[in-house]
Amino acid sequence: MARSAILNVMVEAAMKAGRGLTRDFGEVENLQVSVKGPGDFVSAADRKAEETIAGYLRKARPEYSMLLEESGAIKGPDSQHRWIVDPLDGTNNFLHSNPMFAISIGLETQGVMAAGVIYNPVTDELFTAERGQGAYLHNRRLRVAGRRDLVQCLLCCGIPGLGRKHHEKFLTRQRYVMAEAGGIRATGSAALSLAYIAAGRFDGYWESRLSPWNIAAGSLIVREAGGFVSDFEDRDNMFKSGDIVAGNEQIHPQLLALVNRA
Ligand code: 2AM
Repeated sequence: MARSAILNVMVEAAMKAGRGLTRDFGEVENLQVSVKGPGDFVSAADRKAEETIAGYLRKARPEYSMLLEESGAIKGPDSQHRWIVDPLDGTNNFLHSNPMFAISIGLETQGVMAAGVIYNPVTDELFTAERGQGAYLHNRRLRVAGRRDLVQCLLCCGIPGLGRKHHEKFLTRQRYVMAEAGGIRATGSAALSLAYIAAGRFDGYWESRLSPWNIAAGSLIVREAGGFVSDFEDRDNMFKSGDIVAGNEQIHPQLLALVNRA
């Protein structure tokens, strides 16, 4: 597969930051036994990864705007192009020495996702997509799973922790989905959950109260793998609502209906 120059920059940025995160991940394992835990160390690792990525992207396209998890919105002279970056998606996993985390880099052009990269440096899995060009895991073309019945499906959701509200709503939704689905998992990383949908490892995914940087790259990767992505109102408004449902053509509407039954 031929990657465009801009996708190559995104991949390079993700890989470079990934090397740093992998080193820091090793250190986090050592810090688990300390009473204070690795919290401050992880915050620093997160910021460092973001600086690395932003540096690469800025060098390649100095005029583009940015939306970064740590640094927020940075308006460039070109507001039609925007990088949307989560340097460490699945922070809580990383903090607990759990290797389910990823770097997520998206490029939005005139309000539409144009390219996306999700990279887990521990498993060395690189998910990429460009609008109209398909989705890939390294050089292998991805396609969402083909299951049609929820009873056969392995679904994925985001479970809100103590810091996130609306636990009751989540539990109500969970009850409806549990009654219909073959199985449910949670990865703790929205970016990887979407990448796994694209790779056919999960058949459906829903989560609420996310930020654009968690889902920018992943939403494109799912769509380029032939999947469907929307918010809970079946609109392409996930960045504003923070809610997301993903799956194949059959599973997406079924999961959407269950999520909305609550
Ligand atoms: P993060 O690691 O970049 O914060 C976990 O279900 C997913 O939710 C992760 O992708 C995590 O991204 C995201 N998330 C968004 N807001 C969150 C919050 N307030 N607390 C924990 N995870 C959050």
